[in-house]
Amino acid sequence: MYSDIFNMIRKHNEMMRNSIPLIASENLTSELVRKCYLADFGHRYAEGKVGERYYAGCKFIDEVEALAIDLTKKLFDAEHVNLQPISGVVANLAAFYALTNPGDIVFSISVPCGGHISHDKISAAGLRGLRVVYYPFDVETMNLDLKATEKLAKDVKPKLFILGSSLMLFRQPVKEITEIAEKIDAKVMFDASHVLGLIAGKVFPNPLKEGADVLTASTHKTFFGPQRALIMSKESLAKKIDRAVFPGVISNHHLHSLAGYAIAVMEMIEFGEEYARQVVRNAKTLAGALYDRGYKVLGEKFGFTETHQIAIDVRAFGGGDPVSRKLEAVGIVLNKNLLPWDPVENTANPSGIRIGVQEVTRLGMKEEEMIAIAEFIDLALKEKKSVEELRKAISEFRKDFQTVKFTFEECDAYSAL
Ligand code: DSN
Repeated sequence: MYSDIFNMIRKHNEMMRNSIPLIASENLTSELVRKCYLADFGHRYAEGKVGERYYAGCKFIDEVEALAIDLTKKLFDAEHVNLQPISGVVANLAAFYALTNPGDIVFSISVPCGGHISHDKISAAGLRGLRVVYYPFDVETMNLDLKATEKLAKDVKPKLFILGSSLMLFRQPVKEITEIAEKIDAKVMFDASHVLGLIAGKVFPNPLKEGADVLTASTHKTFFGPQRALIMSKESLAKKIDRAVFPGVISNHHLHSLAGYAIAVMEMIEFGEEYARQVVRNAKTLAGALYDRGYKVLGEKFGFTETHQIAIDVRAFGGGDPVSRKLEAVGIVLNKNLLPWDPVENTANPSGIRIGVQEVTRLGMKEEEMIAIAEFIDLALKEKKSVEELRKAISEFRKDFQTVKFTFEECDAYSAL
């Protein structure tokens, strides 16, 4: 029965309403963004560029896409913007088509060191036929080993340096990598999926301003958008990028979510800086509070984090799998995560967990609530209270945080059904 689907959605909403959402790749959209999902735009096709479509009926879709491109260019001071990729992997695949040829060598951050699968052989980079070489990585700084990278680059001569990660605690040396790339006539691409909202909010450096040729990103992690993606680049690469997107990897893109994205950019322009500052303050506070309770929080010597993320080595508690299950049982939702020393096959029970505070920040939580979350995590993992007691306490804690902030009209976080 169709009503079963709505019942499942309602149950999901209820579950989320009573949980603490800490998945680093998720966020909430505002009601203004969600309203666009119901628009007729979602039934239409708009293949091709603004003003050069292959179907009639695109007059107002063109206006929305042109406005969204214009606002994105201004927000990121970008020379060229393509908003048509429907996901981060699709954006990366298009960038690889534009920047490389099959058989080329690329430098990627390995998945255990935080890299995204699409930068690796198993996914988009492999589909393009690229030969992936991993950056030398320094576990203590949780960053690239720049000296060793420079040496390896001289020997291997990659065509493309891929930066940006799924586990990214600290800024990456974009400027320095660009200098290495220039010497060997290579390009630099930064996957900013995780930090797009922090770049927009000016608490994280803009890789395009540091010399990256191309920036790809999904738009729904620290950014306020619905689930889609974008590519920004130097003007000199515009034609190649556009051709790689359409007709390369996209025919139609999703026009209802394009409209939602345009609203999200407006929200970012208006509220992004205040939000992004609070995200980083929250991440540092939660990391510190967990460290004070005896947890092995990575990046200890460097202030734990400069992003929305925290990484914790939980081997002492049996590993990431039992820990994430135990936390889910009380209503704390996060993911188990490989850490740099884990073999890549270790995905079933890796050493770590990853926490992201962007969604709870959008719900209005501040430093005080981060301390409370650290305490909930500690009580659950050390079994100082029963699952039932903690579930109740977490539901109670969530009562004051049920609306989406940093938008033009504050709204219920789980509205619509
Ligand atoms: N794997 C997702 C994450 O970082 O959670 C991104 O695709």
